[in-house]
Amino acid sequence: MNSHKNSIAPRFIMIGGFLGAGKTTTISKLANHFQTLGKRVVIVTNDQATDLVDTLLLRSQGFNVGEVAGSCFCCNFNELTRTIETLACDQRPDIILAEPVGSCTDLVATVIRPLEQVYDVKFDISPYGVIIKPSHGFKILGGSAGGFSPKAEYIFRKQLEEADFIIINRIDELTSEQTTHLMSVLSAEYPGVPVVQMSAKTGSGFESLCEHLDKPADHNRHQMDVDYDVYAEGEAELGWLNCQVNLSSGRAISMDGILMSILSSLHKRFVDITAEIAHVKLIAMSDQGHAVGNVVSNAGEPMLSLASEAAATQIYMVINARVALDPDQLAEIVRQVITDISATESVDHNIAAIQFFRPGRPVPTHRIAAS
Ligand SMILES: Nc1nc2c(ncn2[C@@H]2O[C@H](COP(=O)(O)OP(=O)(O)O)[C@@H](O)[C@H]2O)c(=O)[nH]1
Ligand SMILES: [Mg+2]
Repeated sequence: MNSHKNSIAPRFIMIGGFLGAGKTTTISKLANHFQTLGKRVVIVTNDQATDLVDTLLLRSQGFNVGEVAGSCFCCNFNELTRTIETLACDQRPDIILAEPVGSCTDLVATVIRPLEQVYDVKFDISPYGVIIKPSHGFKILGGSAGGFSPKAEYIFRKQLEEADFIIINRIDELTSEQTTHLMSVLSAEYPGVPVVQMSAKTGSGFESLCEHLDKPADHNRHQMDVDYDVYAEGEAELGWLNCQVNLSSGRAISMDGILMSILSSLHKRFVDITAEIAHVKLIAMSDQGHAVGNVVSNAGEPMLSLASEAAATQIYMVINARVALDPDQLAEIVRQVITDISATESVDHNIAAIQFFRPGRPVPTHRIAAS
């Protein structure tokens, strides 16, 4: 039996991976799994700004979610621990699930080791699993242009390099030849690192993920060097946008329909100007239900990942877009698409809040080298 099973310290499980890799979907599955086992679960989400779709989505699924907004876990370590303490104030959790920002790396040195060595509350920290996103993984690790700049690709590679184990997600979309190819690319690039094959969508491989997370971990296993200039420039090449939109109409409109119209139109606009999508995610909410849609690369299809099958006269929508594009241009496209689709659907719209920027230089609160 693993030592942590006799311990009273909460288990801290962080799942890393690039934007759109499947972290939130996996965390939702893990939260369900642990709750079914009778565990008390809390989730911490993270974004560079407020209005994060993931937080709304996970809360709508009934989970106890705290959000660190405004900067990443690594750069606002104290807010991470404060958020966990706030979540834990009613009942001590057994499991803490954490989703870092998908453009962050160096998280073992800046989050995991500080939790082990600086924070005075003891956690039992799982091996760090990082999800690889096949759509960009094939290209970036295969050496062809991945749609992002070499500096953004540096982050993608560094995320995998620090993993205790790598998770190939979306195997439901891959042929067995593609999975085998990705396995061989990973074993050449990251020799000796265990790889789990999984579909967070179908649940295939989920048991294997749980087994890896349940193993004891050694977070001093290896030292990873990170060039923070390249990291900062790579992150800053992504335009980041979060916005809230209110849609209203005299007649009930299909929530799934209008969400997909906006998502598909955004996707087309980014493809037209070859601005690579890292992740565009929308949630539509009303008193009738909620719908979620995503697109995770230019080559990918916009998907309705959660259908509401509802129609409503008042819809609240949150849009999160991370695209390799100037943020002003990104905001202009988002505004235009909302205006155009609202006109086509004869819906009134009001952009209640919009934030768009390039992520600032990461300056970690702590950075602890492997001892
Ligand atoms: N087909 C398929 N889609 C998935 C899988 N995992 C996640 N997705 C979809 O990929 C998109 C991005 O997932 P999300 O969990 O939000 O990624 P995150 O940005 O890493 O948190 C969503 O549309 C998910 O429904 C999977 O295993 N298979
Ligand atoms: Mg997410």
